[in-house]
Amino acid sequence: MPLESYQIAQYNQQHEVAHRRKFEFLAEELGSETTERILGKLIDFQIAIPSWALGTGGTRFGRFAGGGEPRNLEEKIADVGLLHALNRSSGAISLHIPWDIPTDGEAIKQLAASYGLVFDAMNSNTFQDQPNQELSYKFGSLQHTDAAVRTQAINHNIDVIRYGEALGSKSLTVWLSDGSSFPGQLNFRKAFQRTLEGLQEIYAALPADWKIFVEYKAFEPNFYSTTVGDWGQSFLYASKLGPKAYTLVDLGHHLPNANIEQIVSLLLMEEKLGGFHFNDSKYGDDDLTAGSIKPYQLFLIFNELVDGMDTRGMNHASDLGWMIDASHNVKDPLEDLLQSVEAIKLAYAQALLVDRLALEEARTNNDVAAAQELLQNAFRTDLRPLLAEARLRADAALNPVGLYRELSLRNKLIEARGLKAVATGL
Ligand SMILES: [Mn+2]
Repeated sequence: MPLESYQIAQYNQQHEVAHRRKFEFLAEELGSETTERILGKLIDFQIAIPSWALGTGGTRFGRFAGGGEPRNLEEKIADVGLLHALNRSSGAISLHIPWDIPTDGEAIKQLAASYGLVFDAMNSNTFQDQPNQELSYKFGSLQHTDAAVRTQAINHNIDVIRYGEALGSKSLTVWLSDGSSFPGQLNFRKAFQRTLEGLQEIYAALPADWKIFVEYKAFEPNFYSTTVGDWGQSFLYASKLGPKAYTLVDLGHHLPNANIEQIVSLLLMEEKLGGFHFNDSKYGDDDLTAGSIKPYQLFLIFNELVDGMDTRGMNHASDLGWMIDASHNVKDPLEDLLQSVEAIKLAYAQALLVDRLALEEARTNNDVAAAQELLQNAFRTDLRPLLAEARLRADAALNPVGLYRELSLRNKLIEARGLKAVATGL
């Protein structure tokens, strides 16, 4: 680890006076009860980092690697460990199979634990053909007309569950690229039925305390239809599968301007929201840094999450799967991930600040302006000193990106791994 705890303490000491001034001003505004309530929740709230997001992302046109990328699973775990040391908010890693197969599950689990990390949802891949793969997924996987292809995809998902069991993971995320690119290509009902049957076999292989997340996506790589295309279709699969099956919401997987906060609210109400993939987008599945384009939407989503989870008495930190699913075409991946975690926690903190009793009263009285005031007051309160205070109390850096830069940590990674190190993944 290129970062020692004394370096964090030293950095925080240098910046503590300035921080304290801002924090105390805010704490006085909010009152100590609200301040402490939000701080406690912020310290508990962890967001999983996907193993495929630690290298520089690319597009189908090209990839511009920045150097020092993790070359194997051990180095990916070290990178997430570094993020977690900087912010104490990234205490989990989400693995993708086959990009990151743990050959020795117990050793990998111990390595992760040495950084304070646990394993979040496992991710299967039937959207690519791997070298030496017997049958092709060109025309889909679980929806395929050929039963042998479907069996291959089912067995792959079961393998992923077994890898996850060895690591202590408790969930499987299935994202299918299945669909069709041209009208007439696919019988929608038969494709749905075949996919459901495949998911049922995977579901039957889940350990008792596991969940399966069915992720949906409106389009891409198929451009005419997608077999799990929206939250309604995912909900249909999850409902038919049973109580261990949930819908997973990836913020970038909707048609433009979809009301994601309403989707979240209803899924929570039906006890079918399982997890989240955070990112942001301007046009489609852009996989940009969370909160970089539409921070107000992110806040509105968290407003529904907090409200829905509190209504059902859920634990914010542990009852849903919180993951980032983003790519970073022109940024240092680690800086980008630190920014995403910060944006997610800021939206969460703002949602915790909303006066829910007053909001319900405004709604009951059809006082539309008051309802808007309540939401926007929370959104426009600068809670960054609260996030910094939560980090300080958790022995993380007051400013994670600031410390990362001050210590030239990317250069240290390049020195250790080389300029041409390339991570597996997107
Ligand atoms: Mn996703």
